[in-house]
Amino acid sequence: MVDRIRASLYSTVSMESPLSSDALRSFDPELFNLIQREHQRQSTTIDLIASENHVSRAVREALGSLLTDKYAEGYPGRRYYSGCGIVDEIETVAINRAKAVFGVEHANVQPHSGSQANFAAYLALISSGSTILGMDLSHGGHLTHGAEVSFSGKFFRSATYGVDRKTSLIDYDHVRSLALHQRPSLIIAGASSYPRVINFSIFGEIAREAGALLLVDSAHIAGLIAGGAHPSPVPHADIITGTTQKTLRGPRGGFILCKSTFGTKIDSAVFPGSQGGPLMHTIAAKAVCFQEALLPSFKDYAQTVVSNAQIIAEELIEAGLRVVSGGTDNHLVLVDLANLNMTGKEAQDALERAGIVANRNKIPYDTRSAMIAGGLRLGTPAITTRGFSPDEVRAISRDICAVLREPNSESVRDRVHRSVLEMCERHPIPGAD
Ligand code: DSN
Repeated sequence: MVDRIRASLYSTVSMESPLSSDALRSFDPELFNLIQREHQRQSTTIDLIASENHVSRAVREALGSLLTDKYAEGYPGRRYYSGCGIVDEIETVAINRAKAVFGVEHANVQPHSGSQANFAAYLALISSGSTILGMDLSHGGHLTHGAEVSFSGKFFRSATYGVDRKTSLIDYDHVRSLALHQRPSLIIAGASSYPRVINFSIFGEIAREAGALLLVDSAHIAGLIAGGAHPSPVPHADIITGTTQKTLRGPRGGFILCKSTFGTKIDSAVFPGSQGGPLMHTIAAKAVCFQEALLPSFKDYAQTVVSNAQIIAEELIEAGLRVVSGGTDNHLVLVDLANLNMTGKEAQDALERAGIVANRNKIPYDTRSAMIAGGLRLGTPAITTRGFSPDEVRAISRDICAVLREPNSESVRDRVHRSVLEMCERHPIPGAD
């Protein structure tokens, strides 16, 4: 009976369009103008930040919906507030799609971010003071993989592995000997600036030999895994965390995937262990992004993200720049600027003046601080989404080399800037109009 009343109530209420830019423009012109300016900035620059992307209009509509109004602490069918029938359905759709995208038994789509997902996963799996073994931040890992300044380095005893000095590749023998010596409770595989395939199968073997659990942080490569452009960690990992906003091309947020044996522990570590009410508008947008990732065209997108990064690496190497590890297998290229006698900060600023947005990055064995850094990270998710052709990616790569060789030349900057504007005009941001 109650359900029938609810159904008729919801179907008869006429609703305004959930999105209206007029409301913001008239009520808060200051904010409206700032958002317009950011729209303009994104539209007129080339985004090579490896962790950024452009979402579809469908994702943005879900994100901007009135679902943001709803409190839904708990999980579908087990909430602490009434009125959760519809958001239960939304979260169930998101969970089922996440499971279908990655082929897993259990998914939690509530983590507000990748860091929150990692926090909850550690909380579920290990106790404070345990040893974790993750990739060193300065070799390409993440703050939450054991860096001193993060909860992961404060609440746990952190041991780290890095890459080989000569090859810049993960030295799996070294990881194994560290794991057998340190006996971590948890090994973390995954990175923020590692341009090569990560061998999750070897990590799985090492974890089993050392009696540790294996967590794969898939944040950067989740979209590549979903699209079949990077081997899946699912057969090898106990737990997989990730973010939806990077290669996966969804809203800003996190998720956790696991076998059903860990499901209850993971769910209670997210809520009530480390978060309160879930962001239902974000969960709806995650559901849309998972649906997009299930489309056959997503495979093409993921393969193109990688081939575009390979074009950049080839062009930079051809121009005499040192690309860390000699190339890339994924969505990013890491450039060592030492032989150009410039810092990452100088490179980032010079490129931004020409309309190319990228970030300075430490390279393995860098002696500079992260604020200055000796390298530059270039990523292809956003330009792939915008539909830049291989020739255009080649042209951007040559423009990058020109700017890096002559960072103070106004004529180079103006020429590159003109070319950037022309390319941007040919490729508007999807869904941003
Ligand atoms: N800040 C993200 C990145 O740019 O890689 C990782 O959290």
